[in-house]
Order: sequence, then structure tokens, then C-alpha cells
Amino acid sequence: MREYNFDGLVGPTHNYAGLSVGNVASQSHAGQPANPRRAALQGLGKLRFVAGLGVGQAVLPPQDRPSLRALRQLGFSGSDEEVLAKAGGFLADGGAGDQLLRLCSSAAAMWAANAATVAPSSDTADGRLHLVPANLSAMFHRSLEAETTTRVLRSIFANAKHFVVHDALPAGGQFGDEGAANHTRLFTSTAREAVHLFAWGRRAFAGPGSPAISAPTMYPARQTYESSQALARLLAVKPSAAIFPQQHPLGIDAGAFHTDVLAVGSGRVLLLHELAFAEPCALLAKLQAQLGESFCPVFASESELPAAHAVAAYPFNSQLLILAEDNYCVVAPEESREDAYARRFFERVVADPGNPIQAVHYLRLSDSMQNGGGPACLRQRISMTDAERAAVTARVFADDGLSNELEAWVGKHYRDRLDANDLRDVKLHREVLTALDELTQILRLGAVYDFQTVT
Ligand code: SUG
Repeated sequence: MREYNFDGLVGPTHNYAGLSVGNVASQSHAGQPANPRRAALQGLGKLRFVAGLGVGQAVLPPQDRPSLRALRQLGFSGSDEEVLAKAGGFLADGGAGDQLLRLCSSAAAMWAANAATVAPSSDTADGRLHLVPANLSAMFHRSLEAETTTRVLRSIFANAKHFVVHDALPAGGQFGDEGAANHTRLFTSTAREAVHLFAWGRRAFAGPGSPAISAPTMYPARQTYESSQALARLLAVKPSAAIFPQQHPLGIDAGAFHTDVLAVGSGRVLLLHELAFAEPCALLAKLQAQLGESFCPVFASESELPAAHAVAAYPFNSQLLILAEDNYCVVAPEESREDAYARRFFERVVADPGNPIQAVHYLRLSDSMQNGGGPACLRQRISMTDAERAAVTARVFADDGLSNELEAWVGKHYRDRLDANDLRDVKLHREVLTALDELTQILRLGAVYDFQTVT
């Protein structure tokens, strides 16, 4: 079994629209001009770096934005030009301005951790690799992703002998699902089975057993307990292997809108902040009991690393990569080097012989970070056997040839400056369709976009 990091390619409409309440970076960069080309190249730079460490790398494509389909569903009619012009100049009673256009133009599918939740074939009842696309129903702009994500995953993981791509959970407030951003798989060489943490922020249905610590008060909890339970059922992991920890409400209120803002785990290591989970001591005791002595939690207290710094510098939104049983490394955002608390935390972790983390590599991903997406948001981890990998016919696994081609493709099609006014420009829309059509040929994906499939 080998882990492949499927990185979301940054889309050509990457922009700062301030769409995500509870995501501090998204809110604070709203309205700034963006540089989609640099953002996409930074992402590909990360892909090259991680592949250079010997870790499996693959890519997921961006989505077609602005979504003309969504705008038409919202009642804007006419030619593409007319739909964009109307949505871009739309003034509702409260003065919504071009808000609908901005909502339908986000490149947020780049944060591939939110694309789906995945269980490898070793952990599932039928011995196949299961994927559940995330409905992302908590945020309108992200809820538009599920349909195309499902098509893309069904194109890549098409072989039914090895793979099952489920439908996303039905939408609605009770079943908000944010994908692998709230999911962690841990395993040790001595444990009977891998353990899956399905974290959640609130309960949809009150009732007996509701925890004493209830829900955040300032910011939305995007994932429900009920969604996490449904994921465990769909992924067909054994009940004994599934744990359902609650995200700490104070963590969410500090800006940890997903679990992966304050925790990251892989193999036998779990890095976590004091405010990641509601009851960290009970959780760690349970994990130790299930995973055995070699399980290695690395805990940051609020006094060592205040949550405000963890949210600003994203040290937990790092990739934790297993190079060997005793050689793990961290790929962290440059902001974590610049922040004294986060840097000192990592220095302490690397110096401590009690854990297998040997190095921290800092990468600059500022354009993604400014919308609240660090290295961990940008990838979906999928562990596969050689036979499973061989069953994927799409050209998504990264090698130098594909990386070179993707960089050239970005250079050819992406703008280096984009602001809200550009979203109305039908030329931008056409550039995006041309670019994505070419990309599906490069990646051999077949028809996955509305403009390729809807007549
Ligand atoms: O859903 N930002 C994304 C960031 C997702 C990060 N992913 C993980 N933590 N796994 C979100 O809030 C901002 C878009 C804007 O404001 O333009 C945005 O959607």
C-alpha cells in the first residue's frame, strides 16, 4: 500500500471574495486582487517538492467557473455574456451587488482535502477502496463542487472491481460534510486495524448522549456528527475502527473551521492543538489503547502555541509524510516559519527523540493561504495497492513530464491578475473553458465538466 497525495490544481478564477464566514484568512483578504497564475505555480511547486521526497503524487483538476449552470439555476438567462452581465450587475433589495457572481466563481475546489473522504481497501468490508464525495453544503460556493467532483472521481476511479465512488450525502443542514478535512486515519505496526477519526462540529439532532460542551457560538460548525456517522457506514469501516471526536467549539470559534486547521495525523503520529478536539485526554487514551505503545501524540498547549497563532500560521495544516517507520517529515507553510510560536513548536518537535519527525520543510503557498488553505488543504490522501494504481487509466499520477506539461499549461492559460470586476468578463469565461478542455485531454479524464457533458 502506498499513499498518493492528490493535489487540487488551483483554478484560473482563483480570487479573494471573502466567502467563508469563520475562515479568518478568507474574511481578511476579501477584495484584494489575486494572481491565479502564481497560485497555480506555487501549488505545482509543492507537488514537485513532495514527489522529490519520494512520496506518491497525483493531481485533481479545477472546476469550471464562473458556473453558468448555477447562475442559470438562479434565474439569470440569455447568452453566456448576458448571464454574466446580469449576475455581475445584480442589485437585490439589500444590495447584493455581484455577490452571486462571486459565489459562483470561486476556485475553492483547489482544496482537495474537502473533495471527499476515503478509506483504503485494507480497511473496508468488501476489500475495495471507497470514496464519498463531500457535499460541502455548509457554504453555498462550495456546495457547487460536489457534482463535478463526483464525475471527476468516477472518471479516475472507474474500475468497479477496485473502487466505489458513492454519491455525496444528501444536502441539508443536518448532513453537512466537509470531506477529509475532518477525517484522520492512524495505524501502527502492532495494531490489529487502522483507526479512523471522523470529527464533527455539531450535532444535528439533540438527544441523549449530547456532549456537555455543545457547539461554537461565533462561527458555523460545518460538519455534523450525523454526517460523520453516515460516512463511516458508507466507507464500510468496522465499527471498532471508527471514532467520532468532537471538534472543540472554542477551536472553531478561534477560526478552526475544519479539524485540519488544528490537527494532522498519519501513521503512528498525531499532532494536535489543545483546542482541536473537545476532550483531547479521553481521545488520546482511547487511541493509545487501540493503537498500542508506538502511537505517538504530539500535543501543543494553548500556552505553547496560542490558537490565534495556529490559525494565522497554519502549522497543523501541514502535510505529515511518512518516509520510513522512524522517519517522518512535515511540509509546512512558510507562515509557520515566520511565526515565532509555530516555529518554536516545530523546533521542539524535531528535537524530541520521542517522535519520528526528523525535519520540517517550509514552502511558500501564500496565495492559497490567503483564502485559508495550507499544504494539507491542497491534497487528498489516497492509499492504494499497486494493482489499484494500475487500474487507474487517467494520467493523473505525477512525473516530471506531467509536471512540466502542467506548468506550461498554466503559463499559457492563466492570468496573473484577477479582481471581482474580471469575473463579469466573458473572455475570462472562455479562457477557462479552453484551458479546462485542454486539461481533460492532458489528464485523459474524458468529459467531466458541464460544458462538455450538458447539451
Ligand atoms: O472552505 N476557503 C476555503 C478553504 C478550505 C480549506 N480547506 C481545509 N481546511 N481543508 C473554505 O473556507 C475562501 C474563498 C473566498 O473567500 O474567496 C474559501 O472558500
